[in-house]
Amino acid sequence: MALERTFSILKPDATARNLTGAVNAVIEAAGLRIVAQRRIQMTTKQAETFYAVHKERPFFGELVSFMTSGPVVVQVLEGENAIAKYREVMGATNPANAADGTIRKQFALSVGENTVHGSDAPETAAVEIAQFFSGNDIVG
Ligand code: DAT
Ligand code: MG
Repeated sequence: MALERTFSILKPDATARNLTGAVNAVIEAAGLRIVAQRRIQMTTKQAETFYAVHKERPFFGELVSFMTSGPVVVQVLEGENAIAKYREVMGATNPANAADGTIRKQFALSVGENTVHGSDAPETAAVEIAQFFSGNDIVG
């Protein structure tokens, strides 16, 4: 399989606890390369756009307010089968269901404050990367 890129966010619970390096260490140990990375404060509008697919869900308001509650680190990760591989390294959405060794098992606080985001398919990865990075920002 060819090299693939996925979009990642280290969420506010990660930056608040100074876990940027610890999470990046897990990402790199899994063979994923961080080819773009920026620390930002997400606006409400950016978070609403990013999570628009969930806008009818009961947790949408909570999700947007959490994602804007502090700094996040947005990233592009590159590797063989990067999208599925990162989902595996992240672990299940609810850390109670996450496998041992996954980022969410090690670090997530709850289903909402679950430390990382990763794209779920090639189409969403492309849209999500384009929301935060332009071609020149990504150095593979
Ligand atoms: P994932 O982040 O694993 O792709 P998702 O796309 O289903 O999960 O949901 C996006 C985010 O929304 C998730 O990371 C945390 C939040 N979320 C999902 N289900 C939730 C719930 N039942 N209660 C609170 N927040 C939830
Ligand atoms: Mg998702």
